[in-house]
Amino acid sequence: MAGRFEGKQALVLGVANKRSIAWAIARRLADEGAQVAFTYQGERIEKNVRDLAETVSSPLVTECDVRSDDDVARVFSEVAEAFGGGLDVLVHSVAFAAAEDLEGRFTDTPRDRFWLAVDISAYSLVACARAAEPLMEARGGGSIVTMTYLGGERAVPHYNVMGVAKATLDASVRYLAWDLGSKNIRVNAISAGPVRTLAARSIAGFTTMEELFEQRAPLHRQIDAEDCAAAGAYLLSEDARNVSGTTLYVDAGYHAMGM
Ligand code: NAD
Ligand code: 0WE
Repeated sequence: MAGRFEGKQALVLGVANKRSIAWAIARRLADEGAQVAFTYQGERIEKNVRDLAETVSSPLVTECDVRSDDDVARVFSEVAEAFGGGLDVLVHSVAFAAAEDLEGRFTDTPRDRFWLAVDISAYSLVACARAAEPLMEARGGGSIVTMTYLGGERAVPHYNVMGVAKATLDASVRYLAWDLGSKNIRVNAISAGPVRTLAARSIAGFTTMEELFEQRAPLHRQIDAEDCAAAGAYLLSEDARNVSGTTLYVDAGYHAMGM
């Protein structure tokens, strides 16, 4: 494939397995010439991520729990070491809410689990962007992409506290775009329709949601991780050099509908 990312250095957070949206984006970056470093969360998925990373000759695979300031600081110093002090591309594809908060009533979300969802799913982007800033500045600029969902803008039954976290993430994208724009660092989000990943499969009623989606979306079909990869590669590439602070919908047009 033509190398839009030849000579570029990327860090990808959020690969859990081969179905992860982060993996589809990472593979696309690597296919188009990027060197890609990875983080994983927890020993349970370490081998998964190491095996996948090896297939794209990754120079760095390291643990990162985004709740930990120490982990984030260590990861970016390891990235600086591996990449000679520079970074061009950051992919943030991380979200978490307690399973019991993705069913039942949003109204019943307790304080600690509200902040847990916002911490992992939104604040982590701010922490990573801040740590990436000097590395991207050293390269004369960079591009950051995060994954979001329509449930941050509209009430999607059962998405609940994750919707509040995504609203926080979406606003963070705009404020980061403003702060980092003067350093030629762009920050954007991809709003994906439902994709059957690890994070989605355990959701009760996911199949029903997919059926509704297919009926109501203008294109009457599901989207997949490859669609997110294509959008991600665009936003992360020079093709999008004047695109920042925005959301690109990869949802077969679903968001445009009122019924
Ligand atoms: P996934 O389970 O493959 O990815 C979620 C990732 O978050 C995992 O790799 C997990 O390890 C990571 N994570 C969770 N807690 C973490 C922590 N404390 N520290 C570091 N990493 C942590 O599922 P996915 O569907 O690929 O999700 C990726 C992103 O895409 C998420 O932001 C999700 O909200 C978003 N998204 C998903 C869909 C969908 O339908 N699958 C739709 C729109 C947006
Ligand atoms: O962002 C997401 C899901 C993120 C997610 C998934 C889980 C499942 C396992 C966050 N935390 C957890 N915690 C777990 O314990 N999506 C956009 C996919 C999704 O999730 C939904 C959806 C859609 C779409 C939940 C309810 C309704 C719709």
